Amino acid sequence: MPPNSSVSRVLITSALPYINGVKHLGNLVGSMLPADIYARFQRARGRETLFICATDEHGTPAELAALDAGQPVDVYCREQHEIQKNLGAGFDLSWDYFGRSSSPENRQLTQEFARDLWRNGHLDVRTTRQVYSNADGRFLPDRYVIGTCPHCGYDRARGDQCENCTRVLDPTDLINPRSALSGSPDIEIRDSAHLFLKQSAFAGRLRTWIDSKKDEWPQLVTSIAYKWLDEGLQDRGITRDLAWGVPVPDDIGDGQLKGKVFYVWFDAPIEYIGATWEWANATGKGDVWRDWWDEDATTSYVEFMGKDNVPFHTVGFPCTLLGVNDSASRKWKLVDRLKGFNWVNYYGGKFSTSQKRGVFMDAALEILPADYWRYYLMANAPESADSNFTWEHFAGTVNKDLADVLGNFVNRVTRFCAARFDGIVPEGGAYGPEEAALAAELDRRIAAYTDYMEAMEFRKSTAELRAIWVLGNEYLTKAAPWTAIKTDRDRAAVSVRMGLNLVRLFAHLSAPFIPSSAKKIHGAVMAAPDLIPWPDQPMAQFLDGLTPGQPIQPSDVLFAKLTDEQIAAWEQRFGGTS
Ligand code: B3M
Ligand code: ZN
Repeated sequence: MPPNSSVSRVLITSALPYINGVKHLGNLVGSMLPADIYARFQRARGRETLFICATDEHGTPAELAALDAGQPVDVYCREQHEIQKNLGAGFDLSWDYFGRSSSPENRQLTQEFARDLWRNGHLDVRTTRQVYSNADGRFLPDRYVIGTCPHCGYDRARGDQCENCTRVLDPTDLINPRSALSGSPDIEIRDSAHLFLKQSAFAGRLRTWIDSKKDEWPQLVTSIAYKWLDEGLQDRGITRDLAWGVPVPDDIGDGQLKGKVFYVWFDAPIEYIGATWEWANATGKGDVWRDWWDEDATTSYVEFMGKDNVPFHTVGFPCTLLGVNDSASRKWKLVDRLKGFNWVNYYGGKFSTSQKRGVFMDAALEILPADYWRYYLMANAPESADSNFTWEHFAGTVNKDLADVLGNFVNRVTRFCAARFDGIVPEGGAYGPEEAALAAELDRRIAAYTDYMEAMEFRKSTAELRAIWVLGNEYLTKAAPWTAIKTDRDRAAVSVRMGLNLVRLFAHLSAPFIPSSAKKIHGAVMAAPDLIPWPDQPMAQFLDGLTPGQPIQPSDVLFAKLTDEQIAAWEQRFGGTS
């Protein structure tokens, strides 16, 4: 469903990639890439758009990854942030700002939000029992305590779960427990005070809010939200005994929380707002950043994420904002539309960061340009179910859709024009019934494409886009200017002119998915790469966009076909058949 017509501004956030290493293609297609495609589409429609992302930098995994890398955690995060930022640029992700959850802006906001929650009576201090490692001089999160499983005898069971028999555990269940960090058995249980957000008190308000979205959000998303509500909302600990994170300010919790930091899932979503502030500070925008977050019907706020992140965005973060809003003079905006994704599997198994299984963003760009990936991943986005990546399927899609349909069309028209019309948009003749029929069909399909894009139905969008490209090929095959030119030069001129205008149209329509190829395609007909207006007016207007007499510049092959040798080599390199 498109945002209603009162919407003039679109705020877009993608789930924040975690800092502990390069992301795989499953992460990319579940958050950053669709957010980018939607942002590019909204900009092309002429809406004021702000697209925000950041690295999620706090928490134990960041600390441990830094330890592994032999770096201080702040240095590790700074380096990894640059790496992820550059890979994002490599994939043409058009962030207006790519921030860091460890920024001063986010620290200040997180602390202010916590103070507001405290003042509004939504937090209390509770004593919890935590494992402390004397050898490591620190508290250990449950999963960093290992020992023997009391159920199956597996000797490397984690304190949260046994990997072998999948039973859920408590660290105190383990036999011969020890620290996963140092291996030391010198551990003990200590009391530790923590802040709890009283989520249970928000159940009614959250349900009313989710009810108001249930017709608009994907079922994947609302079903997860309802599951949490139906099981009964638990109060949630929002602090941790770690060194790395946003410190809990002294004025919260009557001095019982000295040296603690906020839980990474408390400060990470606040960084959506923090990064907007970072953007304003970095670009001299002053206070306008705050307007983007006002509760205001003219701004549509859209979030993109994988399904594992949905609970934190339908329950956790909304609770924070609702609780803060209780006393805020300017209320913070909650998400208007939330797009969630399933998983991409790699030869039947999950893409996995810890097992280095699948294709990661850096390796993907080493072997092919971003557009190949962007198109393939979105054409097979895991929307209604998990999707499965195989090299054969990838190559099949690239070769058919990009090389045979789009690339071939652009090539045929522009080369024929170069060979027989001196590389000049030909004059002569007039559009007839064939062209009128084509225009009518295009009108219909472009309207459908536009609606699917507004609805963030990406598989359907790419199917419609492909069908539009096919119309171009069918028209050209039927019009056959290479035959017509022998007997009727005007007729050939008409179809070449139409073909060249279609090339420009296709560049326009395809740009959200394949931005750098779209630039090349615009270049081939020497059209300005300006994407506005979006062609949702009748085609009649669009199909005379190029002026007869203007030169064109045929491009080289746009999309190289992928060969069997390449596929075999990639299967070998990435472990394709295991
Ligand atoms: N960093 C995603 C993940 O690592 C998580 C998203 C935060 S969004 C505020 O699974
Ligand atoms: Zn077990």
